[in-house]
Amino acid sequence: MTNKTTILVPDIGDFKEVPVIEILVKPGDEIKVEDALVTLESDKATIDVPAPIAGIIREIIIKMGDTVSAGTPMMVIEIPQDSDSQSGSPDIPEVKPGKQAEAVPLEASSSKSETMTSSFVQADERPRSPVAPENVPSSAEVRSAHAGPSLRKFARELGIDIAKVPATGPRGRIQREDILAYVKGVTTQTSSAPAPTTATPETGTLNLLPWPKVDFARFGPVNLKPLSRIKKIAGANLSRNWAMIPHVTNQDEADITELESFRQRLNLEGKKSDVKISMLAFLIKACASVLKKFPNFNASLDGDNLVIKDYFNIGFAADTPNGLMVPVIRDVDKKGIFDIAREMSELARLAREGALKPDQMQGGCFSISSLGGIGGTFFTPIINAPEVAILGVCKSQMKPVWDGSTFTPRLILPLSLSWDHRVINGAEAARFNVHLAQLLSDMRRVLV
Ligand code: CAO
Repeated sequence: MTNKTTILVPDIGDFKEVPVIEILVKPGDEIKVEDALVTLESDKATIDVPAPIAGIIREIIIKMGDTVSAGTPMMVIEIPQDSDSQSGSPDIPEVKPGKQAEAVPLEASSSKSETMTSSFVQADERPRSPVAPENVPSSAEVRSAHAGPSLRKFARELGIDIAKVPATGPRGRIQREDILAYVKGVTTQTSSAPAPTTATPETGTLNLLPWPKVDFARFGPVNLKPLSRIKKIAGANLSRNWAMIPHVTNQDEADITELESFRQRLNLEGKKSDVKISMLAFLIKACASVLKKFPNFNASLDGDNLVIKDYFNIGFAADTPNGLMVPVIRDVDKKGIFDIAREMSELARLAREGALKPDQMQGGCFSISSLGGIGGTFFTPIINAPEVAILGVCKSQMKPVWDGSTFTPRLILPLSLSWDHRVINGAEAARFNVHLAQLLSDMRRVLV
C-alpha cells in the first residue's frame, strides 16, 4: 500500500518570493531523504532544498522560474507504506501518510545537510568572466551537470560551462578542484576520486584530501553552534578570494607620532562635536591619496584587462556580533577628515546593528582592516575581490627609533599590505607602503 503527501518549501529564513532556478527531480524518480529536490536562488543566496522524506516523485507542482516562499507546495511524493526511510535522518520530522511534509528550517539543519548550501556574492561585485561570453552555459546544460549549488554558482562566476567540467568526485560529482583545473585548461582524467598521494600531482589539480570527519564528542562534551548567515556569506567569499588570488603581504611601519598628537588635539578642540576622529579616518584619507599615485592598486581584473577606476571608494572591515562586514565610504578624495570620521562611525553603527543597505557595501576600490583598537603587530588580510589590494593595520606602539645621533621614542604604526600578484609586483607594493608611511608621518603631503 502507498500514500501520497505534498512537500512544501521549508523555512528559508528571511527569503520570500525566491525564484526556482532548477528542478532536480522528475515524476517517477525515486528519492532518498536529503536528496536535493530544487534549487532556489535569491539575489543573495543559492539554496538546494532537500527531501524531508524518501519516496517516489509523482507530481511536480512548481515550474522553473516560479517564485516561492516557505510553505509553497512543491511536489507530490508517494511514500511506500513499508518504507522505513522516513526515519532515515534524525532531524527530519516524520511525515504521516496523507499529510503534508512539514517545513524544516534550513538554518537549523544546515550543518547536517550537504545539499543545503548558501553562497553569497555582492550584487555588483561578481568577478567578471575570465572566459569568452559564448562559453557561458545554457540552463539546460547546467542541469545535466552533477554539482552542488555553491559550485554551480562558482562556475557561473567564472563564466564557465559546468556541463563541460570533467568530474572526479564520488558518483561523478563535480568538485571545486575540477572547476579550477578546467579554468586552467587542464582536464582531469578519471571519473573516480584520485587516491591521496604525497607525490606532486601531474594534472595541476589541488589534489586535496577530503575534510577530516571527527567525532569530537568522543573526546569530551561539545555544543553545536550554527554559523550565522553573515559568517556563511563571508566564509564563501573569503575562501574564494584566498583560493583564487595569489596573495603576497608586505609589512612596513609608519611613524605617526605627530599625526597622533594632531588627532588628539582635533578631538580636544571638538570635544562637544558629535564626531570623534579615529586613526582609521586618517588612514582612509591617506590611502585615497596613495591610490591616486599608484593606480594599479585602484583597479580590478576583467579578463585580460585591468579596469582602473577614477574614483576612490574605500571599504573598512567592521567587526560585528554577526560577523565581518565591509561598508564603503565613497569619494574619499573629495571628503575632509571630519566627514570621513562621521560617515565611518555611522556605517560602523549600522553594521553592528545589521542595518547596512546593500549599496552601502558596494562599489569599493580598496579596503582597510584595522585591528588597531585591539592589538597585534602584523597580519595577512585577505583581499576583498574584485579589489586587488587591502591594507591591514595593527596597534601603534612607542618604539625607540635611531635619529642619527640618539634613540628617540616614536609612535609606530604597523602596516600589512596584501596585494594580488597577477596585477601588482613586489616593488610597487613596497613603494606603496613607503609612500603611505610618508603621508602618515606628515599628512600635509596629502595636499601636494
Ligand atoms: N593603534 C593604537 N590605537 C588605536 C589604533 C591603532 N592603530 N586604532 C584605533 N585605536 C584606538 C582608538 O583610538 C580607540 O581608543 P580611544 O577610545 O582611547 O580613542 C580604540 O583603539 C578603539 O578604536 P576602535 O577600533 O573602536 O575604532 P576605530 O575607529 O579605529 O575602528 C572599526 C572602527 C569599526 C574599524 C573597529 O571597531 C572594528 O570593527 N575593527 C575590527 C576590524 C576587523 O575585524 N578586521 C579584521 C578583518 S579580517 O577578519
